[in-house]
This record gives sequence, structure tokens and C-alpha cells, in this order.
Amino acid sequence: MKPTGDLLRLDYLPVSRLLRQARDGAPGALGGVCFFHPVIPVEVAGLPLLSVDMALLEGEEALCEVWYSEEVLASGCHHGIHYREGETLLFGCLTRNETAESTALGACTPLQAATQTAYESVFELLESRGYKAILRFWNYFPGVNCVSHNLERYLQFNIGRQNAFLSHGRSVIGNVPAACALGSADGGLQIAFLAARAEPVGIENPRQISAYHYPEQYGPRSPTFSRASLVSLRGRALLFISGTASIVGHQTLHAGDVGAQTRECLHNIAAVVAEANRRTPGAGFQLGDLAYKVYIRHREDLVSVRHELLRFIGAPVSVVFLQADVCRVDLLVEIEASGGHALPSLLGSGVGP
Ligand code: 3EB
Repeated sequence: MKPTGDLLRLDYLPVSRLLRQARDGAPGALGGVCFFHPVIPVEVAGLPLLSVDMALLEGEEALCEVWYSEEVLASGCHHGIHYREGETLLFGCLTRNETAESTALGACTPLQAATQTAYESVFELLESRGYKAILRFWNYFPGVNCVSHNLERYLQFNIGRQNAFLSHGRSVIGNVPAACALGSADGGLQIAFLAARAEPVGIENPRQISAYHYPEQYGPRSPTFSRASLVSLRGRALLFISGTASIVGHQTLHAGDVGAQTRECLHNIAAVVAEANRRTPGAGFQLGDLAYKVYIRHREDLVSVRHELLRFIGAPVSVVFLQADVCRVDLLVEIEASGGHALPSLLGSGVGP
């Protein structure tokens, strides 16, 4: 099956190239996320862009992850959410500070309140514009593993996120969006998302308990995400694989061993890809044809993680490495991937076979 090049394309470009493209009036960008530490605010008129304070592990310049579409695009703003949409897809993003909003919601933490109100705004926007479902959420906020108000911040985030799904009458199990949640170095709660007018299918991993069914030892509310989402647009399949960690069943495996954790992540991704292929006869997703983003807790683990990734995939890989805290303290690495769309023109530096 051919990639949906006309419908959706992913590219990673240095910020200088994105700004040049914007100046030259290059059309087609839907939106994106720029990564650098310390953060550099990147702004392009009409383009929804997050600037996330997260260190790149290769390259000296801020890198922008940009989604493109060849549809006719239009931009808008709703309750602080910047978005841009074509006929079939919408990319949006927002940044929220953790402030006195909490008082409005009663007894809850500022992060929980910021999360709940942010997600409610996203749902309002999408409901008002006729989008059936969200394919993918990217969540970034500082101090994911820090405890405040007697609760780890990632768990506060999970409560706010689930509350928003419930208050909008959305299911919190089954067909929920793919997602990731990683620690930025600083800044507010930052959320990017891709939504489609078509109905996606949530994919689960037979090796893992669904995250929305995690037992209570992982927090008072389960995280609301699917292992992947799969959508057919104009007869072509698009796959968004959530952040994937060294978890089998519901337990973290290989604590302290980043190489083994990386291999376990990749076995999990392979299982999700197999499941997606089983659900979409003819899609034929292959590990070597996906775009990967790898979040590493300790920057000194880059060499081991890259080595394992290359060995596992066995071919040049489209990949970007970032330094980020992962949402369980014993997780050292998390890997996300997507496929079915056109891939970055630049293969990750130094990742040839
Ligand atoms: C896990 O499998 C690892 O809360 O949105 C991965 C992907 C993880 C998404 C989220 C969390 C999230 O539980 C952590």
C-alpha cells in the first residue's frame, strides 16, 4: 500500500529551514512541535506550533516536527487552541499554565485542573467542527515524576484527562486516542493533537494489559489511551503508535537495563504493528517503514538505545532522539512511531546500518 503522501506527510526540519519555508510562502504545513533545550520560542503566522523545552540528543539546532497536507488548509483559534485543518484532518496545539484555575474546579491540583480544562477545550473545538475522533495526543509537561499534593504529577494528569473524557460523554476504554506523556524540562502543560473526520480504530497490544485497564497500583485513575490508532483516509491506512515502553502485562521489565528495555519496547511495537496489519488486510505496515521518536531518560544512554534500535530494525531508520522523563520512574526509554504517511526526507543522522 502506498503512503498517503498527498494527505499527510511528516518531516523534521531545523528551525531555520522551517522559518525560510514560511518566508518563501511554502504551503502545506498543518502544524508541529519544535524541540530544544533551553526552549526557543518559534512562531510562524497561522501555523499551530508548540515550542517544547526538551533536549535533542543529536544536532545543534532546534528541530521542528512538522505535519504537512496537500489539502486546502485554513487556520483558526478556539479558547487558546491554535489549529489548522484541511478537509479530512486537523492539527491543533495549546499551552496551559498551572494556575488558580484549580479553585474553579474545587479540590484538585493545578495540573489536574489545567489538564481537565485543556482537554475539555479540545473536545469542544472538535465537537463544534464535526471531528469524530482524535487520532493522536502528544502531552508534555515538566516534573512528570515529581510528587505534589501527595500525588505524582503524571497521576494528577491522568485524573484531569479522564475527567475531561467523562464530562464530554466520551468512553475511557476501548476506542480512545493514541497518546504519549513525557516530561519537558520547563514550561506549562503542552498538548498537540491530530484529529480526523473519519472514525479511527483503537489498537491494543496482546502482550500488554490495556493502559485504560491498568490496576490501581499505578494510580487512582487509569491513563486514557490506546496502544495505537488506525484510520483509513481515502482508502489508505494511517497508523499512530503511542509511546511504548518496556511493559509486559502491566509490569515494568528490565529495571536498570536500558538495552533490554529498548528491545522490549521494540517487541511491543512489533506486536502492535502485527495487530494493526491483522485488523487492516492489505495495509502491510513494516517496522522499517515507520517514523520513530525516541525519548531517553538519561542522555548517556543514547548510544545503547540507538544500537539496539538499529539492530532490531536492521535497516536505516527514520528516527529522532530526545531527552525526557518517562512516566514511570523505572522506565528509561519510550518509543513512539507512525506510518502510512510520507516519511521525513532526512534519515536520522548516524543511523545507517
Ligand atoms: C505505558 O505504557 C507507558 O499517559 O498518555 C505511554 C503512552 C505511557 C502514553 C499516556 C503513557 C501514555 O503505560 C507510559
